[in-house]
Amino acid sequence: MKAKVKKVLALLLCVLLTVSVAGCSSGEDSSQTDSNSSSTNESKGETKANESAETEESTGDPVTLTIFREGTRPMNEKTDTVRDYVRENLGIDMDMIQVAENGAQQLALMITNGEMPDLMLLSFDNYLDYVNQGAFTDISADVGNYENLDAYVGDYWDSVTVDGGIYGVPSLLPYATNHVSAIRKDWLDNLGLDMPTTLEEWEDVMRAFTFDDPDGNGEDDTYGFFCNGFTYLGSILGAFGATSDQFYFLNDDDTITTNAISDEYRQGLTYLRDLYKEGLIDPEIFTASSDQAYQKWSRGQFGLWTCWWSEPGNAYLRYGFEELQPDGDVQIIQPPIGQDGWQDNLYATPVNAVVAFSGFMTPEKKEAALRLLDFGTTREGFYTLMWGIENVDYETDEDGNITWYWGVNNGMDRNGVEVTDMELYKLLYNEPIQREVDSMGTDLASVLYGTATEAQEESTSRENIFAFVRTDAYMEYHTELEKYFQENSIRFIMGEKDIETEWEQYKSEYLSMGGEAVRQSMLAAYNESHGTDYTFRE
Ligand SMILES: [Ca+2]
Repeated sequence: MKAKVKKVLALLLCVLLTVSVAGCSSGEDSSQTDSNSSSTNESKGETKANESAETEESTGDPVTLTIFREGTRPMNEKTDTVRDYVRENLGIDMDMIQVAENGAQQLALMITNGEMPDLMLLSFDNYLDYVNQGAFTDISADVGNYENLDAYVGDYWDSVTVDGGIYGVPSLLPYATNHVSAIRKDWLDNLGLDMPTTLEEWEDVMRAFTFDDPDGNGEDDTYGFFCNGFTYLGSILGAFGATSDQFYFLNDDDTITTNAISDEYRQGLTYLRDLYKEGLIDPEIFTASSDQAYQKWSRGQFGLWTCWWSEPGNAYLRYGFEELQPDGDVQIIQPPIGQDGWQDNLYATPVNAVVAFSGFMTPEKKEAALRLLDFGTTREGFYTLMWGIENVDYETDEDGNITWYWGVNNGMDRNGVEVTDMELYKLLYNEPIQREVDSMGTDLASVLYGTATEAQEESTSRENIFAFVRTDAYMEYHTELEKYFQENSIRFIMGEKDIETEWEQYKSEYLSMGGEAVRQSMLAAYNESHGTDYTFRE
Protein backbone atom coordinates (compact mmCIF):
# COMPACT_ATOMS: atom_id res chain seq x y z
CA MET A 1 0.00 0.00 0.00
CA LYS A 2 2.68 2.52 0.96
CA ALA A 3 4.64 1.90 -2.21
CA LYS A 4 1.50 2.37 -4.25
CA VAL A 5 0.76 5.64 -2.47
CA LYS A 6 4.18 7.05 -3.22
CA LYS A 7 4.00 5.99 -6.81
CA VAL A 8 0.68 7.68 -7.45
CA LEU A 9 1.69 10.83 -5.63
CA ALA A 10 4.86 10.99 -7.65
CA LEU A 11 2.80 10.64 -10.79
CA LEU A 12 0.45 13.41 -9.72
CA LEU A 13 3.35 15.68 -8.87
CA CYS A 14 4.87 15.01 -12.22
CA VAL A 15 1.62 15.91 -13.97
CA LEU A 16 1.28 19.02 -11.86
CA LEU A 17 4.78 20.22 -12.66
CA THR A 18 4.31 19.61 -16.35
CA VAL A 19 1.08 21.59 -16.43
CA SER A 20 2.49 24.34 -14.28
CA VAL A 21 5.41 24.83 -16.65
CA ALA A 22 3.02 24.94 -19.60
CA GLY A 23 0.81 27.30 -17.63
CA CYS A 24 3.56 29.90 -17.43
CA SER A 25 3.34 30.53 -21.12
CA SER A 26 -0.26 29.92 -22.07
CA GLY A 27 -2.49 29.07 -19.12
CA GLU A 28 -2.80 32.54 -17.70
CA ASP A 29 -5.93 34.02 -19.23
CA SER A 30 -7.88 30.82 -19.70
CA SER A 31 -7.77 30.09 -15.98
CA GLN A 32 -8.88 33.50 -14.85
CA THR A 33 -12.51 34.40 -15.26
CA ASP A 34 -12.55 37.39 -12.97
CA SER A 35 -10.01 39.51 -11.21
CA ASN A 36 -10.38 37.66 -7.92
CA SER A 37 -10.09 34.07 -8.96
CA SER A 38 -6.64 32.68 -9.22
CA SER A 39 -7.34 29.06 -9.80
CA THR A 40 -3.91 27.49 -9.54
CA ASN A 41 -1.53 27.12 -6.67
CA GLU A 42 1.37 28.33 -8.74
CA SER A 43 0.02 31.80 -9.35
CA LYS A 44 0.02 32.51 -5.66
CA GLY A 45 3.33 34.31 -5.70
CA GLU A 46 2.04 36.62 -8.35
CA THR A 47 -1.23 37.16 -6.55
CA LYS A 48 0.71 38.24 -3.52
CA ALA A 49 2.80 40.67 -5.45
CA ASN A 50 -0.12 42.16 -7.37
CA GLU A 51 -2.69 42.58 -4.67
CA SER A 52 -2.32 45.70 -2.61
CA ALA A 53 -3.49 45.82 0.98
CA GLU A 54 -7.16 45.73 0.10
CA THR A 55 -8.24 44.38 3.44
CA GLU A 56 -8.25 46.58 6.48
CA GLU A 57 -8.10 44.15 9.38
CA SER A 58 -5.77 41.37 8.36
CA THR A 59 -2.08 41.90 8.64
CA GLY A 60 -1.08 40.07 5.46
CA ASP A 61 -2.67 39.26 2.12
CA PRO A 62 -5.50 36.75 2.19
CA VAL A 63 -4.71 33.11 1.66
CA THR A 64 -6.60 31.88 -1.40
CA LEU A 65 -8.27 28.48 -1.14
CA THR A 66 -9.74 26.91 -4.23
CA ILE A 67 -12.78 24.90 -3.19
CA PHE A 68 -14.49 22.28 -5.34
CA ARG A 69 -18.08 21.20 -5.05
CA GLU A 70 -20.77 19.74 -7.26
CA GLY A 71 -24.02 21.65 -7.28
CA THR A 72 -26.09 24.43 -8.74
CA ARG A 73 -26.05 26.91 -5.89
CA PRO A 74 -26.26 30.50 -7.13
CA MET A 75 -22.97 32.43 -7.30
CA ASN A 76 -23.79 36.11 -7.52
CA GLU A 77 -23.34 39.52 -5.93
CA LYS A 78 -25.10 38.35 -2.81
CA THR A 79 -22.91 35.31 -2.28
CA ASP A 80 -19.89 37.53 -2.98
CA THR A 81 -20.74 39.44 0.19
CA VAL A 82 -20.02 36.24 2.14
CA ARG A 83 -16.75 35.75 0.29
CA ASP A 84 -15.82 39.36 1.11
CA TYR A 85 -16.77 38.92 4.74
CA VAL A 86 -14.56 35.86 5.12
CA ARG A 87 -11.68 37.53 3.28
CA GLU A 88 -11.86 40.55 5.56
CA ASN A 89 -12.43 38.75 8.82
CA LEU A 90 -10.48 35.53 8.38
CA GLY A 91 -7.92 36.58 5.79
CA ILE A 92 -9.08 33.74 3.54
CA ASP A 93 -10.29 34.11 -0.03
CA MET A 94 -12.71 31.29 -0.94
CA ASP A 95 -12.33 30.68 -4.66
CA MET A 96 -15.26 28.37 -5.38
CA ILE A 97 -15.23 25.95 -8.30
CA GLN A 98 -18.75 24.61 -8.69
CA VAL A 99 -19.71 22.08 -11.35
CA ALA A 100 -23.35 21.34 -12.09
CA GLU A 101 -23.06 17.60 -12.71
CA ASN A 102 -20.72 14.60 -13.00
CA GLY A 103 -18.67 16.04 -10.17
CA ALA A 104 -16.52 12.95 -9.67
CA GLN A 105 -15.51 12.80 -13.33
CA GLN A 106 -14.87 16.52 -13.59
CA LEU A 107 -12.72 16.48 -10.49
CA ALA A 108 -10.75 13.54 -11.83
CA LEU A 109 -10.12 15.52 -14.99
CA MET A 110 -8.92 18.54 -13.03
CA ILE A 111 -6.58 16.37 -10.99
CA THR A 112 -5.21 14.72 -14.11
CA ASN A 113 -4.57 18.21 -15.47
CA GLY A 114 -2.61 19.08 -12.36
CA GLU A 115 -5.30 21.39 -11.02
CA MET A 116 -6.29 19.71 -7.80
CA PRO A 117 -8.36 22.23 -5.80
CA ASP A 118 -7.21 22.92 -2.24
CA LEU A 119 -10.44 21.66 -0.70
CA MET A 120 -12.88 19.21 -2.26
CA LEU A 121 -16.37 18.35 -1.09
CA LEU A 122 -16.62 14.64 -1.89
CA SER A 123 -18.75 11.61 -1.28
CA PHE A 124 -17.38 9.20 1.32
CA ASP A 125 -16.49 6.63 -1.37
CA ASN A 126 -14.73 9.20 -3.51
CA TYR A 127 -12.78 10.41 -0.52
CA LEU A 128 -11.56 6.90 0.31
CA ASP A 129 -10.66 6.24 -3.28
CA TYR A 130 -8.33 9.25 -3.45
CA VAL A 131 -6.92 8.60 0.02
CA ASN A 132 -5.92 5.15 -1.18
CA GLN A 133 -4.16 6.76 -4.11
CA GLY A 134 -2.20 9.02 -1.77
CA ALA A 135 -3.70 12.19 -3.18
CA PHE A 136 -4.50 14.06 0.02
CA THR A 137 -2.74 15.78 2.95
CA ASP A 138 -2.78 14.18 6.39
CA ILE A 139 -4.30 16.58 8.94
CA SER A 140 -4.40 14.16 11.87
CA ALA A 141 -1.68 16.04 13.77
CA ASP A 142 -3.54 19.35 13.41
CA VAL A 143 -7.21 18.73 14.02
CA GLY A 144 -6.91 18.75 17.81
CA ASN A 145 -5.84 22.40 17.65
CA TYR A 146 -9.20 23.48 16.25
CA GLU A 147 -11.52 23.18 19.14
CA ASN A 148 -14.84 23.98 17.46
CA LEU A 149 -14.13 21.65 14.59
CA ASP A 150 -12.95 18.92 16.92
CA ALA A 151 -16.13 19.24 18.99
CA TYR A 152 -18.27 19.16 15.83
CA VAL A 153 -16.71 15.97 14.45
CA GLY A 154 -16.19 14.15 17.77
CA ASP A 155 -16.27 10.37 17.35
CA TYR A 156 -16.66 10.64 13.59
CA TRP A 157 -12.95 11.31 13.11
CA ASP A 158 -12.81 7.50 13.15
CA SER A 159 -14.96 7.29 10.05
CA VAL A 160 -12.48 9.29 7.94
CA THR A 161 -9.31 7.79 9.43
CA VAL A 162 -7.35 5.52 7.09
CA ASP A 163 -4.24 3.74 8.41
CA GLY A 164 -3.95 6.32 11.18
CA GLY A 165 -4.17 9.31 8.84
CA ILE A 166 -7.01 11.85 8.50
CA TYR A 167 -7.34 13.51 5.11
CA GLY A 168 -10.63 15.31 5.37
CA VAL A 169 -13.38 16.62 7.61
CA PRO A 170 -16.73 14.82 7.61
CA SER A 171 -19.92 16.81 7.04
CA LEU A 172 -22.44 15.38 9.47
CA LEU A 173 -26.18 14.77 9.29
CA PRO A 174 -27.02 13.17 12.62
CA TYR A 175 -30.54 11.86 11.96
CA ALA A 176 -31.70 8.28 11.45
CA THR A 177 -33.14 9.28 8.09
CA ASN A 178 -33.43 12.32 5.84
CA HIS A 179 -36.77 11.20 4.44
CA VAL A 180 -40.28 12.11 5.54
CA SER A 181 -43.76 11.57 4.10
CA ALA A 182 -46.21 14.40 3.50
CA ILE A 183 -49.96 13.93 3.09
CA ARG A 184 -52.85 16.14 1.97
CA LYS A 185 -54.96 16.26 5.13
CA ASP A 186 -57.56 18.38 3.30
CA TRP A 187 -58.03 15.52 0.82
CA LEU A 188 -58.52 13.07 3.68
CA ASP A 189 -61.14 15.43 5.10
CA ASN A 190 -62.87 15.79 1.74
CA LEU A 191 -63.23 12.01 1.54
CA GLY A 192 -64.00 11.46 5.23
CA LEU A 193 -60.86 9.41 5.81
CA ASP A 194 -58.66 9.16 8.89
CA MET A 195 -54.94 9.71 8.97
CA PRO A 196 -53.37 6.40 7.84
CA THR A 197 -50.82 4.59 9.99
CA THR A 198 -50.69 0.95 8.85
CA LEU A 199 -49.69 -0.17 5.38
CA GLU A 200 -53.27 -1.31 4.73
CA GLU A 201 -54.55 2.14 5.65
CA TRP A 202 -51.94 3.79 3.43
CA GLU A 203 -53.09 1.60 0.58
CA ASP A 204 -56.76 2.50 1.16
CA VAL A 205 -55.86 6.19 1.17
CA MET A 206 -53.78 5.84 -2.02
CA ARG A 207 -56.75 4.15 -3.70
CA ALA A 208 -59.17 6.85 -2.60
CA PHE A 209 -56.74 9.62 -3.64
CA THR A 210 -56.50 7.97 -7.05
CA PHE A 211 -60.10 7.05 -7.80
CA ASP A 212 -62.41 9.12 -5.57
CA ASP A 213 -61.68 12.65 -6.79
CA PRO A 214 -60.06 13.93 -3.56
CA ASP A 215 -59.80 17.50 -4.89
CA GLY A 216 -63.47 17.52 -5.86
CA ASN A 217 -63.02 18.97 -9.33
CA GLY A 218 -64.92 16.16 -11.02
CA GLU A 219 -61.89 14.99 -12.95
CA ASP A 220 -59.73 11.91 -12.75
CA ASP A 221 -56.49 13.85 -12.33
CA THR A 222 -54.79 12.66 -9.15
CA TYR A 223 -52.57 9.83 -7.98
CA GLY A 224 -52.29 8.28 -4.55
CA PHE A 225 -48.54 8.25 -4.16
CA PHE A 226 -45.50 9.92 -5.62
CA CYS A 227 -41.81 10.10 -4.82
CA ASN A 228 -38.88 11.50 -6.75
CA GLY A 229 -36.99 8.36 -7.71
CA PHE A 230 -36.49 4.81 -6.55
CA THR A 231 -34.60 5.72 -3.36
CA TYR A 232 -37.66 7.30 -1.77
CA LEU A 233 -39.60 4.04 -1.97
CA GLY A 234 -37.74 3.22 1.24
CA SER A 235 -40.77 4.38 3.23
CA ILE A 236 -42.95 1.58 1.82
CA LEU A 237 -40.19 -1.04 1.64
CA GLY A 238 -39.53 -0.25 5.31
CA ALA A 239 -42.89 -1.82 6.17
CA PHE A 240 -41.41 -5.14 5.03
CA GLY A 241 -38.11 -4.86 6.93
CA ALA A 242 -36.41 -3.97 3.67
CA THR A 243 -35.08 -0.77 2.14
CA SER A 244 -34.19 0.93 -1.13
CA ASP A 245 -30.41 0.60 -0.98
CA GLN A 246 -27.80 -2.17 -0.95
CA PHE A 247 -27.68 -2.12 2.84
CA TYR A 248 -26.83 -4.85 5.35
CA PHE A 249 -28.93 -5.29 8.47
CA LEU A 250 -27.91 -7.00 11.68
CA ASN A 251 -30.61 -9.39 12.96
CA ASP A 252 -31.24 -10.37 16.58
CA ASP A 253 -29.64 -13.76 16.02
CA ASP A 254 -26.30 -12.24 14.90
CA THR A 255 -26.95 -12.96 11.27
CA ILE A 256 -26.77 -10.23 8.65
CA THR A 257 -29.44 -9.64 6.03
CA THR A 258 -28.30 -8.68 2.54
CA ASN A 259 -31.12 -6.36 1.54
CA ALA A 260 -30.61 -6.58 -2.23
CA ILE A 261 -31.32 -10.34 -2.27
CA SER A 262 -33.50 -10.79 0.81
CA ASP A 263 -37.00 -12.26 0.90
CA GLU A 264 -38.17 -9.10 2.64
CA TYR A 265 -36.95 -7.03 -0.26
CA ARG A 266 -38.65 -9.31 -2.72
CA GLN A 267 -41.93 -9.00 -0.81
CA GLY A 268 -41.63 -5.22 -0.77
CA LEU A 269 -40.99 -5.08 -4.51
CA THR A 270 -43.91 -7.40 -5.18
CA TYR A 271 -46.18 -5.17 -3.14
CA LEU A 272 -44.98 -2.07 -5.00
CA ARG A 273 -45.55 -3.83 -8.31
CA ASP A 274 -49.18 -4.42 -7.32
CA LEU A 275 -49.69 -0.78 -6.35
CA TYR A 276 -48.09 0.31 -9.59
CA LYS A 277 -50.17 -2.07 -11.66
CA GLU A 278 -53.38 -0.82 -10.07
CA GLY A 279 -52.37 2.73 -10.98
CA LEU A 280 -52.10 4.08 -7.43
CA ILE A 281 -48.53 5.29 -7.97
CA ASP A 282 -47.77 8.15 -10.34
CA PRO A 283 -45.90 6.48 -13.25
CA GLU A 284 -43.52 9.45 -13.45
CA ILE A 285 -41.82 8.55 -10.16
CA PHE A 286 -38.77 7.18 -11.95
CA THR A 287 -38.43 9.94 -14.55
CA ALA A 288 -39.49 13.27 -13.04
CA SER A 289 -36.83 15.84 -12.19
CA SER A 290 -36.74 17.44 -8.79
CA ASP A 291 -38.32 20.60 -10.23
CA GLN A 292 -41.11 18.59 -11.85
CA ALA A 293 -41.77 16.82 -8.57
CA TYR A 294 -42.25 20.12 -6.77
CA GLN A 295 -44.51 21.37 -9.54
CA LYS A 296 -46.66 18.23 -9.56
CA TRP A 297 -47.10 18.45 -5.79
CA SER A 298 -47.89 22.14 -5.98
CA ARG A 299 -50.49 21.51 -8.73
CA GLY A 300 -52.15 18.91 -6.52
CA GLN A 301 -51.46 15.88 -8.73
CA PHE A 302 -50.84 13.44 -5.89
CA GLY A 303 -51.69 13.25 -2.20
CA LEU A 304 -48.95 11.22 -0.50
CA TRP A 305 -45.31 12.10 -0.98
CA THR A 306 -42.19 10.52 0.45
CA CYS A 307 -39.46 13.10 0.04
CA TRP A 308 -36.39 14.86 1.46
CA TRP A 309 -37.28 16.39 4.83
CA SER A 310 -37.12 20.02 3.62
CA GLU A 311 -39.16 19.58 0.42
CA PRO A 312 -42.69 20.14 1.79
CA GLY A 313 -41.47 23.43 3.28
CA ASN A 314 -39.63 24.33 0.08
CA ALA A 315 -42.84 23.84 -1.91
CA TYR A 316 -44.36 26.72 0.06
CA LEU A 317 -41.27 28.87 -0.06
CA ARG A 318 -40.24 28.40 -3.65
CA TYR A 319 -43.02 26.73 -5.67
CA GLY A 320 -46.10 28.72 -4.76
CA PHE A 321 -47.89 25.84 -3.05
CA GLU A 322 -49.99 28.16 -0.91
CA GLU A 323 -51.31 30.15 -3.87
CA LEU A 324 -51.91 27.06 -6.03
CA GLN A 325 -53.54 25.02 -3.26
CA PRO A 326 -55.36 27.58 -1.12
CA ASP A 327 -57.22 24.82 0.77
CA GLY A 328 -54.10 22.68 1.10
CA ASP A 329 -53.42 21.28 4.54
CA VAL A 330 -50.10 19.43 4.46
CA GLN A 331 -49.16 17.19 7.35
CA ILE A 332 -46.04 15.13 7.92
CA ILE A 333 -46.59 11.48 8.83
CA GLN A 334 -44.49 8.48 9.78
CA PRO A 335 -43.98 5.67 7.26
CA PRO A 336 -46.56 2.85 7.24
CA ILE A 337 -46.45 0.02 9.75
CA GLY A 338 -46.25 -3.37 8.07
CA GLN A 339 -47.87 -6.66 9.06
CA ASP A 340 -44.89 -7.78 11.12
CA GLY A 341 -44.55 -4.42 12.82
CA TRP A 342 -41.78 -3.09 10.60
CA GLN A 343 -41.81 0.68 10.14
CA ASP A 344 -38.67 2.35 8.83
CA ASN A 345 -37.44 5.08 6.57
CA LEU A 346 -34.26 4.80 4.54
CA TYR A 347 -31.24 4.86 6.84
CA ALA A 348 -28.95 7.88 6.54
CA THR A 349 -25.27 7.52 7.34
CA PRO A 350 -24.20 10.31 9.68
CA VAL A 351 -21.30 11.16 7.36
CA ASN A 352 -22.99 12.89 4.45
CA ALA A 353 -19.83 14.08 2.66
CA VAL A 354 -16.15 14.75 3.33
CA VAL A 355 -14.16 17.96 2.80
CA ALA A 356 -10.80 16.64 1.59
CA PHE A 357 -7.42 18.40 1.72
CA SER A 358 -5.27 18.48 -1.41
CA GLY A 359 -1.96 16.66 -1.27
CA PHE A 360 -0.33 19.72 -2.79
CA MET A 361 -1.42 22.06 -0.05
CA THR A 362 1.19 24.31 1.57
CA PRO A 363 1.26 24.44 5.40
CA GLU A 364 -0.12 27.98 5.14
CA LYS A 365 -3.11 26.80 3.09
CA LYS A 366 -3.68 23.83 5.39
CA GLU A 367 -3.81 26.15 8.39
CA ALA A 368 -6.20 28.50 6.56
CA ALA A 369 -8.44 25.61 5.51
CA LEU A 370 -8.68 24.25 9.02
CA ARG A 371 -9.40 27.73 10.36
CA LEU A 372 -12.15 28.19 7.76
CA LEU A 373 -13.77 24.86 8.63
CA ASP A 374 -13.43 25.60 12.34
CA PHE A 375 -15.22 28.92 11.74
CA GLY A 376 -17.96 27.07 9.83
CA THR A 377 -18.79 25.00 12.89
CA THR A 378 -19.28 28.01 15.17
CA ARG A 379 -22.68 29.61 15.44
CA GLU A 380 -21.45 32.86 13.88
CA GLY A 381 -19.66 30.99 11.13
CA PHE A 382 -22.61 28.77 10.29
CA TYR A 383 -25.00 31.74 10.19
CA THR A 384 -22.64 33.55 7.83
CA LEU A 385 -21.97 30.65 5.47
CA MET A 386 -25.62 29.54 5.48
CA TRP A 387 -27.54 32.82 5.51
CA GLY A 388 -25.17 35.69 4.90
CA ILE A 389 -24.23 38.85 6.67
CA GLU A 390 -25.59 39.89 10.04
CA ASN A 391 -27.89 42.94 9.96
CA VAL A 392 -28.26 42.57 6.19
CA ASP A 393 -29.51 39.03 5.68
CA TYR A 394 -30.41 38.23 9.24
CA GLU A 395 -30.61 39.89 12.60
CA THR A 396 -30.09 38.48 16.07
CA ASP A 397 -31.88 39.97 19.09
CA GLU A 398 -30.46 39.92 22.60
CA ASP A 399 -32.06 36.54 23.35
CA GLY A 400 -30.35 35.03 20.34
CA ASN A 401 -33.55 34.91 18.27
CA ILE A 402 -32.94 35.17 14.57
CA THR A 403 -34.89 37.11 12.01
CA TRP A 404 -33.97 35.69 8.65
CA TYR A 405 -34.93 38.43 6.24
CA TRP A 406 -35.03 36.81 2.88
CA GLY A 407 -37.06 33.87 4.10
CA VAL A 408 -39.83 36.16 5.30
CA ASN A 409 -39.35 39.33 3.29
CA ASN A 410 -40.40 38.24 -0.23
CA GLY A 411 -36.93 36.90 -0.86
CA MET A 412 -35.23 40.22 -0.11
CA ASP A 413 -32.55 41.11 2.38
CA ARG A 414 -33.10 44.02 4.76
CA ASN A 415 -32.06 46.49 2.11
CA GLY A 416 -34.50 45.15 -0.47
CA VAL A 417 -31.88 43.28 -2.50
CA GLU A 418 -33.10 40.01 -3.95
CA VAL A 419 -31.62 36.85 -2.43
CA THR A 420 -32.03 33.41 -3.94
CA ASP A 421 -29.91 30.98 -1.97
CA MET A 422 -26.86 31.76 0.10
CA GLU A 423 -25.50 28.30 0.95
CA LEU A 424 -22.69 28.22 -1.60
CA TYR A 425 -19.90 28.42 0.97
CA LYS A 426 -21.51 26.12 3.52
CA LEU A 427 -19.25 23.07 3.43
CA LEU A 428 -20.29 21.46 6.69
CA TYR A 429 -23.89 20.69 7.59
CA ASN A 430 -25.00 21.71 11.03
CA GLU A 431 -28.57 20.53 11.24
CA PRO A 432 -29.12 21.31 14.93
CA ILE A 433 -28.35 25.00 14.33
CA GLN A 434 -30.10 25.14 10.98
CA ARG A 435 -33.28 23.59 12.31
CA GLU A 436 -33.30 25.81 15.36
CA VAL A 437 -33.48 28.74 12.99
CA ASP A 438 -35.80 27.18 10.41
CA SER A 439 -38.40 26.30 13.02
CA MET A 440 -38.59 29.80 14.47
CA GLY A 441 -40.81 31.23 11.76
CA THR A 442 -44.59 31.13 11.88
CA ASP A 443 -45.15 31.03 8.13
CA LEU A 444 -46.36 27.73 6.65
CA ALA A 445 -42.95 26.83 5.21
CA SER A 446 -41.28 27.20 8.58
CA VAL A 447 -44.02 25.25 10.30
CA LEU A 448 -43.46 22.38 7.87
CA TYR A 449 -39.69 22.50 8.35
CA GLY A 450 -40.38 22.22 12.06
CA THR A 451 -42.82 19.32 11.88
CA ALA A 452 -40.63 17.52 9.34
CA THR A 453 -37.71 17.80 11.73
CA GLU A 454 -39.78 16.40 14.58
CA ALA A 455 -40.89 13.53 12.36
CA GLN A 456 -37.27 12.78 11.50
CA GLU A 457 -36.31 12.78 15.15
CA GLU A 458 -39.10 10.30 15.92
CA SER A 459 -38.44 8.17 12.88
CA THR A 460 -36.56 4.89 12.89
CA SER A 461 -34.42 3.25 10.24
CA ARG A 462 -32.56 -0.04 10.02
CA GLU A 463 -28.89 0.79 10.29
CA ASN A 464 -26.60 -0.25 7.48
CA ILE A 465 -24.05 -2.11 9.57
CA PHE A 466 -21.37 -1.80 6.86
CA ALA A 467 -21.85 1.96 6.38
CA PHE A 468 -18.17 2.69 7.02
CA VAL A 469 -16.67 -0.55 5.74
CA ARG A 470 -14.86 -0.21 2.42
CA THR A 471 -12.87 -2.97 0.77
CA ASP A 472 -11.07 -3.35 -2.54
CA ALA A 473 -13.95 -5.47 -3.83
CA TYR A 474 -16.42 -2.78 -2.83
CA MET A 475 -14.43 -0.12 -4.66
CA GLU A 476 -14.23 -2.32 -7.71
CA TYR A 477 -17.82 -3.50 -8.01
CA HIS A 478 -20.06 -1.14 -6.08
CA THR A 479 -20.98 1.26 -8.89
CA GLU A 480 -21.93 -1.50 -11.33
CA LEU A 481 -23.86 -3.33 -8.63
CA GLU A 482 -25.78 -0.21 -7.71
CA LYS A 483 -26.80 0.27 -11.31
CA TYR A 484 -27.87 -3.36 -11.63
CA PHE A 485 -29.74 -3.26 -8.31
CA GLN A 486 -31.69 -0.10 -9.12
CA GLU A 487 -32.45 -0.92 -12.74
CA ASN A 488 -33.76 -4.36 -11.91
CA SER A 489 -35.75 -3.13 -8.94
CA ILE A 490 -37.49 -0.58 -11.14
CA ARG A 491 -38.18 -3.16 -13.84
CA PHE A 492 -39.71 -5.52 -11.28
CA ILE A 493 -41.95 -2.73 -9.97
CA MET A 494 -43.03 -1.63 -13.44
CA GLY A 495 -43.68 -5.24 -14.46
CA GLU A 496 -41.04 -5.17 -17.20
CA LYS A 497 -39.44 -8.08 -15.40
CA ASP A 498 -41.57 -10.78 -13.78
CA ILE A 499 -40.69 -11.00 -10.12
CA GLU A 500 -42.41 -14.39 -9.84
CA THR A 501 -40.24 -16.05 -12.45
CA GLU A 502 -37.10 -13.90 -12.73
CA TRP A 503 -36.19 -13.16 -9.11
CA GLU A 504 -33.85 -16.13 -8.67
CA GLN A 505 -31.99 -15.28 -11.81
CA TYR A 506 -31.65 -11.64 -10.67
CA LYS A 507 -30.24 -12.84 -7.34
CA SER A 508 -27.66 -15.16 -8.80
CA GLU A 509 -26.52 -12.59 -11.33
CA TYR A 510 -26.22 -9.95 -8.61
CA LEU A 511 -24.01 -12.27 -6.58
CA SER A 512 -21.88 -13.47 -9.46
CA MET A 513 -21.23 -10.01 -10.91
CA GLY A 514 -19.47 -8.95 -7.70
CA GLY A 515 -22.17 -8.93 -5.05
CA GLU A 516 -20.82 -12.05 -3.36
CA ALA A 517 -17.21 -10.82 -3.41
CA VAL A 518 -18.25 -7.45 -2.02
CA ARG A 519 -20.38 -8.73 0.83
CA GLN A 520 -17.93 -11.45 1.88
CA SER A 521 -15.05 -8.95 1.94
CA MET A 522 -17.08 -6.46 3.95
CA LEU A 523 -18.19 -9.13 6.42
CA ALA A 524 -14.60 -10.28 6.92
CA ALA A 525 -13.36 -6.70 7.39
CA TYR A 526 -16.17 -5.91 9.82
CA ASN A 527 -15.72 -9.07 11.89
CA GLU A 528 -12.01 -8.45 12.08
CA SER A 529 -12.22 -4.84 13.20
CA HIS A 530 -15.10 -5.39 15.63
CA GLY A 531 -14.09 -8.80 17.01
CA THR A 532 -17.46 -10.25 15.98
CA ASP A 533 -18.42 -13.52 14.37
CA TYR A 534 -21.43 -12.57 12.28
CA THR A 535 -22.58 -14.59 9.31
CA PHE A 536 -24.97 -13.93 6.45
CA ARG A 537 -28.53 -15.08 6.83
CA GLU A 538 -29.13 -15.68 3.13
CA1 LIG B 1 -59.92 15.29 -9.35
